[in-house]
Amino acid sequence: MLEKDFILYGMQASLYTGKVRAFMRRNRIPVTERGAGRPEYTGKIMPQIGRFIIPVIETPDGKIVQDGTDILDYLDGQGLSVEPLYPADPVTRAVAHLFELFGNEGLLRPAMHYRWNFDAENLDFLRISFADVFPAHLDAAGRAGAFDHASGRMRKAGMAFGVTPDTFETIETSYAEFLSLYNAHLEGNYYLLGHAPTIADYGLFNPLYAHLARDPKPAPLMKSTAPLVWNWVERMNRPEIMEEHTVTNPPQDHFTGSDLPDTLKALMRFIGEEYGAEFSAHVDFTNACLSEQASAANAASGKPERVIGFAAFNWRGHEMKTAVMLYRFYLAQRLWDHFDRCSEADQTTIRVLFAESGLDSFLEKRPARRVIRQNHQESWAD
Ligand SMILES: N[C@@H](CCC(=O)N[C@@H](CS)C(=O)NCC(=O)O)C(=O)O
Repeated sequence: MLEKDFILYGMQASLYTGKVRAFMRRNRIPVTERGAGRPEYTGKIMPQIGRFIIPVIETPDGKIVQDGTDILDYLDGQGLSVEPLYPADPVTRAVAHLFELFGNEGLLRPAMHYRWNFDAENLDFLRISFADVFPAHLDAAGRAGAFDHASGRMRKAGMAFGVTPDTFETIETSYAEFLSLYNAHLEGNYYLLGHAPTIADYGLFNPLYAHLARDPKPAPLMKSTAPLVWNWVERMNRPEIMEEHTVTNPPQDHFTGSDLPDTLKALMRFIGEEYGAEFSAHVDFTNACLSEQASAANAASGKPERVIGFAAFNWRGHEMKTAVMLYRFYLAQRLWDHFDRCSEADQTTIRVLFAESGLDSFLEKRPARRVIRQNHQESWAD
């Protein structure tokens, strides 16, 4: 590595590492990427963050930051962005936070389905990248065992997100709809919210790159049915600014609340249908949990688990239960905090816009306690 480089601990096939890598490239932040199987990660980083999780960055002066979103904010806060990470217009910024949440968390079903349910197409390819997170000294049998263990955990995670045989077909149909809507939007735009990427693009990039553009099974699907989405993925991953001609008359700035294109509103409606009921059920489940805990003798103390339980809801005709994670509220809080800081007039515009798209529940329903991140993990605020 070069002396002044940041170190990015991650993995080539990691969903959440992709976002940080793309952001660092675009902003020309010097970086060496190091597989998390290396002894520097296991011996130095893991003891400090208390669990195996990627991405993590180590700054040139030795500071450690875990979590994709925290990393982007940290680097942005250090003045290392060459362009705004958040759109200036308050209404567009609310939309950006919505897509940030949805991108990080709302497309995990297709991401996990297309990675873990097509072994014949995907497994040999995945084994190569997963070696990044295994100790370098493992022999072939050791690597095979480590891959079985890691992939077993990920298959279970997929089920916890609602990827089960009865939902496979619906996942494919709904992902096809998403691709078609995003492809239509990109006919007029290089990025989701206008002329340059924002936190919203980096959110969507998580599932759309490492899993859905890169894995052998879904990659041709994206290329052939949504070529402009593939094109956006490539663009997001490039350090060069591309002066391309794919789009005629692209916007010269980020959109404002009064000029949001219909193709963006169509994607917002998709989020409402795809993720609204689930998000709302997760908030209800959490509030029921919190009020039970508040009345129990051993009131919520200590560190909550990453998954606090399973909430039931109806998703496109399937009665299902998915894992409730504090992290999702940590992301949603960013929307709520922004909304609460807006003027009354902007709040009204955002409310109307969200209501038109069936997104009311993302603004109106919140857990009774705030989520904070301390010591590199999510927990309830006091
Ligand atoms: N929200 C977190 C999520 C990180 C995350 O789940 N990373 C995955 C890899 S893409 C991981 O480390 N999983 C390890 C495990 O759960 O065992 C972030 O952005 O840092």
